[in-house]
Amino acid sequence: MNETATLDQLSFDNFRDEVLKDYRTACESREASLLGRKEVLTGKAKFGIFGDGKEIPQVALAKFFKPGDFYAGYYRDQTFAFASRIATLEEFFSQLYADPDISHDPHSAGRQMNSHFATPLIDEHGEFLDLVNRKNYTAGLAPTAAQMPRALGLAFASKVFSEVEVLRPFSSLSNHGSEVCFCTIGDASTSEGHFWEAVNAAGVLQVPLAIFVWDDGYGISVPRSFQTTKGSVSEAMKGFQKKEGTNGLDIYKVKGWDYAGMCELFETAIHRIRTTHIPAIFHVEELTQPQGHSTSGSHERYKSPDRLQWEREWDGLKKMREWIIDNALASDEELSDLEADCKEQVREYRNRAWEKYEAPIRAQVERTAALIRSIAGQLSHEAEKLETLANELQGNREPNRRDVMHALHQALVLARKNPEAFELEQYYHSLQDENKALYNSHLVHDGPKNILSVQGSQVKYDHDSPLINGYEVLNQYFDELFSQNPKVLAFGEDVGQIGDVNQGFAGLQAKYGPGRIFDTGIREMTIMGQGIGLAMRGLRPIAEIQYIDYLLYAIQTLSDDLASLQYRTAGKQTAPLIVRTRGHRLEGIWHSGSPMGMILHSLRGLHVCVPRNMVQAVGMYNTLLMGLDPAIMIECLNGYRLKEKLPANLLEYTVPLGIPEVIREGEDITIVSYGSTLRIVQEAADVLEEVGIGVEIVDVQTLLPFDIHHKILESLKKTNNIIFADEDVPGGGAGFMFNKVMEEQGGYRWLDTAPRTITAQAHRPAYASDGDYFSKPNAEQIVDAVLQMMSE
Ligand SMILES: Cc1ncc(C[n+]2csc(CCOP(=O)(O)OP(=O)(O)O)c2C)c(N)n1
Ligand SMILES: [Mg+2]
Repeated sequence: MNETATLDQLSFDNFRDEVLKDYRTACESREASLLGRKEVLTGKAKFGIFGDGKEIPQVALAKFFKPGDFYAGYYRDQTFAFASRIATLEEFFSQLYADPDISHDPHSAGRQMNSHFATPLIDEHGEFLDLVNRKNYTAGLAPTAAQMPRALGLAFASKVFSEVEVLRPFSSLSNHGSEVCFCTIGDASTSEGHFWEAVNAAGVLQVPLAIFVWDDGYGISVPRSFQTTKGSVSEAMKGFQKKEGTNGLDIYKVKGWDYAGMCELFETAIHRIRTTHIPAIFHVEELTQPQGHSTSGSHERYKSPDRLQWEREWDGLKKMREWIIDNALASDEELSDLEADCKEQVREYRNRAWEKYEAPIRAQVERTAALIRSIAGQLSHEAEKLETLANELQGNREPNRRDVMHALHQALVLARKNPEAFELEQYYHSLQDENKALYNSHLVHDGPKNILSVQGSQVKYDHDSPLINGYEVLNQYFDELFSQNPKVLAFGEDVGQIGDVNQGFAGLQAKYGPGRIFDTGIREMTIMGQGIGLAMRGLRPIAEIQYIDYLLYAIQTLSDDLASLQYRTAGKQTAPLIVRTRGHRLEGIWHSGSPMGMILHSLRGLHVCVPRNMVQAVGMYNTLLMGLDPAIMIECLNGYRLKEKLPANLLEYTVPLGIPEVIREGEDITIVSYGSTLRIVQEAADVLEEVGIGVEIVDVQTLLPFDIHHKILESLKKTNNIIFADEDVPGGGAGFMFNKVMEEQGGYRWLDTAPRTITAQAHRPAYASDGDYFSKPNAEQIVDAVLQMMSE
């Protein structure tokens, strides 16, 4: 053979190997789906949702997913994860079994349903990893289309890295913004507003976002015709299409069984996205679901026999197999051997995952049974019951950790504090601790950058520190912050050109550039998505919700995605986004909200800062920037024009989280509050002082974390009377504080009178000054409540 012929043969061999490798991955993935379903039906796993029918586009796509790239998608992408070496088949089964050992399920430590993979973004020291050298898979979540805001943000970060000069040195985070965000979504999920908001924003922003719609024609049982205008997302999107001289997205249509066609398209299209930052949508049609939607239910109930027949004929695996044979890349026999081998392999992965999952539980069962039996011998009156307990536990063919705990607990109840049960009790407690670490850790970062380790440091003033408006304090602070910390970005509605509606950033866009301080469209959910994506890529975004009343538009993204991120990845991923907003008190139904209960109940996983003024806010920003957790900062809407002294050490002083401050001392009653309400409380305290009643006012400063050292209890021990006051609805923020102090701190033991809450009315605040007075708590109400308590 001459040299050219040899090279041709080599490249043909390479090509064939590559194709067969893809086919093998697809077959293994299919086998995992088939076997996974069986594991659920036999009771070893609880629920399964699989990627069968979506294998071929995913092996094609994985070829172009490069180190540095990001993925944000949904539960159908196991094949993509296998092909990109994000997850192994063994890990896939470990997650299916909900194995809480992070070395078995490194994606979620058994916390997530199957096929919700995640790669680490931070290391054990809490430092961001060299994301540019890794394929980054951001943790999925079940709510349909919930990945869209984050996907936008991940792609947007590439734009920021490519355009912002001061970010150039961070070469471990980005290679000049050449990273693409691969986003996947089901056809039916494109009906969600999230999809349209994100697509529109991507078209405006021009960011390297590649959206793949896996179109199998159904969202569970509901067909495409009920979901999408014209029954086709690519048709419906025509107006978004990029044309010469416009922005927008490229739109491609491709058949999901056409391996060769997809390889060709994805190669050129992804290259174009990477190099031009023009986003694109790939409408991948004619996909199937061989086993139906999930393990709950069968698709025979809603698909016609014709449709089921069509799905069998157009199964991607079958089509790829035919194509391989037609192109003489392998024989029918070779493929049959490969398929048999895949079956065998996958079975082995499954067995290994199951053994690993079971082994520690088996050990617990044996130890528990032995301990129970040993006390049975000594507690003759309960011996029979204890023996039965041990036998039942050991007879359980698929025991869970909870079965062990249940048996131990029952044995302890039977033993009734008998000293013979000492060891049993010790073991029970050690397992409680172990399970707590497995199931209840990582709500926020509890590693080396734990925010609670940030000590407070004093604010300093010069002898000639000027008295200026609150917003001017923030403005000075942000100016210094942006000059000192290149990773900080700020954006939102009206944040760029005018520097936010209250001028915190006034003049700063001109100084630091529109790459760092900028306006966005009116789209709260994807503003948060931008923030989440930027934060996951190692930056420190401050993303604005213009008024807290509009947080509702973003609450799903913040709650489902941001707040659960550290928990659902067992601390491997975080997005230290600071959500900046303003609220509590101004005018009317939609500019006076103080929905703290909503925030407290839906955003566990964020810190909730409620500074009484802008100087305190600055100290909290400094603290938050030292940690790794997301947070929400609620500035007082009516505080921007109040005069405050300008600190001399704006960038240095820190307000520690979870530490209330006594802002007025008094002997007779403690009033606990925060934010704007404190000014009402102060007013009431002045009145009460005149009649000889001393009010101690405690500013909680942060609602999450809440009074970690029980300072409020100290105050209550002194006054023996307490009121919790805020502007939320009854039972909201004030109810939360009440519960914390009464139950958690045991405050009820120190009361002389019944404790109470003073809140706004249940309705929205009416407009104008009288509307405010009669809707929100006022000083007279507080004075009356205190006078009444003093007379009790
Ligand atoms: C917000 C929300 N609503 C409903 C569901 C329940 N649900 C789970 S998957 C699904 C259908 C999604 O269909 P599609 O987007 O086409 O993806 P496919 O499963 O077909 O790949 C529904 C309704 C959910 N997870 N989240
Ligand atoms: Mg579908």
